[in-house]
Amino acid sequence: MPRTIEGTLVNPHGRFAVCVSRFNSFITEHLLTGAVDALVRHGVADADLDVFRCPGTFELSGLVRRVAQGGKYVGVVALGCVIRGGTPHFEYVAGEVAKGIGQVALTADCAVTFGVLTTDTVEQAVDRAGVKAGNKGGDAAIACIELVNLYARMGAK
Ligand code: INI
Repeated sequence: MPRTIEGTLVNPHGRFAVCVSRFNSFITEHLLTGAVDALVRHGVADADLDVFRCPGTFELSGLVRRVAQGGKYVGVVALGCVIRGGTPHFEYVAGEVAKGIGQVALTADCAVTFGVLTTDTVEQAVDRAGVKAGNKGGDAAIACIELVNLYARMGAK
């Protein structure tokens, strides 16, 4: 059997941040609820959890970069919701946030995960914010816990 190095989903050590955008708040507030619930139920104390808010998903990468680089957190969860409209705006916002958070995840010394919905319709967003397709905020939070525990196990920065 090969040796497998992976992270557990329980009792991560250190502080977590959730960064959430206000635009489409009727969805993002449910992503936030899912993320906080998942973190707390997996052993993160309320006192070890901070929530940061920004105006829209376009602003999320800048916020996540500052939070991640501040050195206070072992994990940062990014939450937003971009819903396609009748103009190319969607492409710009969705493209920038994926690139931006991806860059932060590559360069930060902490775990960074991506709970940003990019959907064609409001219904698809609702489904991913706690209705038919689970809660992608909770999924991103659980991925963050696993990565935090993996990095701790690896002794990795
Ligand atoms: N921001 C979102 O978070 N989701 C969207 O669907 C969206 N659309 O489609 O316009 C959106 N726009 C605002 C954008 O994120 C910025 O806040 C704004 O452009 C100011 O910089």
